[in-house]
Amino acid sequence: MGISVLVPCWAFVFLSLNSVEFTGSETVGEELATMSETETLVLSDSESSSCGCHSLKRERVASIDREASLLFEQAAVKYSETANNGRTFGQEHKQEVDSPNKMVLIPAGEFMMGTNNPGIPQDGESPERRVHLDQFYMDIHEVSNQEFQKFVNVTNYVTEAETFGDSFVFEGLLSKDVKSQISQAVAAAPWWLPVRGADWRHPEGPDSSITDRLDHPVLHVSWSDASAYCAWAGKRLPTEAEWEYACQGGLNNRLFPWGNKLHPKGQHYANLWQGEFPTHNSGEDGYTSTSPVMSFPANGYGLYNMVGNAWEWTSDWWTVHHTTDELHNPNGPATGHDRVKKGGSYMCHKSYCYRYRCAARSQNTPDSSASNLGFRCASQEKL
Ligand SMILES: *[C@@H]1O[C@H](CO)[C@@H](O)[C@H](O)[C@H]1NC(C)=O
Ligand SMILES: [Ca+2]
Ligand SMILES: [Ca+2]
Repeated sequence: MGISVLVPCWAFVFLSLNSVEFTGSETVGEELATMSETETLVLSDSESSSCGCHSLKRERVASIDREASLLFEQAAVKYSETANNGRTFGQEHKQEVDSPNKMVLIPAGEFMMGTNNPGIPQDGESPERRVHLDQFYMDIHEVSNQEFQKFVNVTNYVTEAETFGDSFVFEGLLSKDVKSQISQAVAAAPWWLPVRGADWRHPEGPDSSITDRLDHPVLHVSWSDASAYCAWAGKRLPTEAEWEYACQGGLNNRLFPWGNKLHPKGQHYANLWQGEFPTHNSGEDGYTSTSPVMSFPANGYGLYNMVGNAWEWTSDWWTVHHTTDELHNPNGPATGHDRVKKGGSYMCHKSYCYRYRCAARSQNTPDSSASNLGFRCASQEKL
């Protein structure tokens, strides 16, 4: 049963709260946000659900990240507050961005895609299945603002967020000014706001810019925008299988690109969220929003920020049903409604969005864009 509230047509959300997962001794609260096509906002506690990380969608079929569960606060992983002492992120990670992106060879091989020990079963992380891949090349980092700017300079490409005139922004990043102009907050998920004028050049709306973030991942790009960029660069989006295989960095059957421990030796290996979502991001890993695309240690293949920082689009359509047959170079269902994204973002925390694992996955409609969603490209040839 729910409460209904009238909201504008592009902010209709159907949000469900439920489902507590137990993973060892840690509790993982996951919630599903899916959009209804009605003109009401319904807050329900009776629907089956999964994390809302996938759920930003446009217009009648739009849904909102539910990347938090205050109900499950006590389950949050407690990070060492001193883990980052002595690291000076501001300077250490200031860098020249490779523009264009370097690519590395991901050697042909086989791996177990998915997991039989799913962190979030409703995402279709299971079952494990043997996948064979030909060699391919992968961008070593997320496509940066600078790279995307070059693309737009050359092609005059207009992104979908610019065409629609708005995009989803995490509320914690917005100025008071921008926030005050938004009357259509989604009651059930107030940390995602559809912001007029938010686009890749203005990640937090009209009063923001990327001039001091040219080396950060481009955001507010839809699947179509990402595909257009990769095609322009002579590349393509990676398949989900390629992305997941590349994520493992030559290791087998590990949770993360670097192994199974989230914080080896107390160090952060990815730009995630520390603190209590959505009220307090301690920035213990050095960043409360995106970080430069080559921050944090690269994995065994030399790939940066495969998990965390920005979510990354893949070319596959979304399904949660997988064959257990061995597959060669799988590229997902022939058709679908949503596209697969991988890796989680700077907004992910185990308590509400345990998706910064190689086998984790989520989805959005191809025209969706948000302040935590980017991409990188792959190709058969070295470029
Ligand atoms: C894109 O064009 C603008 C305006 O001419 C320029 O300032 C900027 O450096 C260009 N960016 C790239 C990456 O070429
Ligand atoms: Ca962070
Ligand atoms: Ca990433």
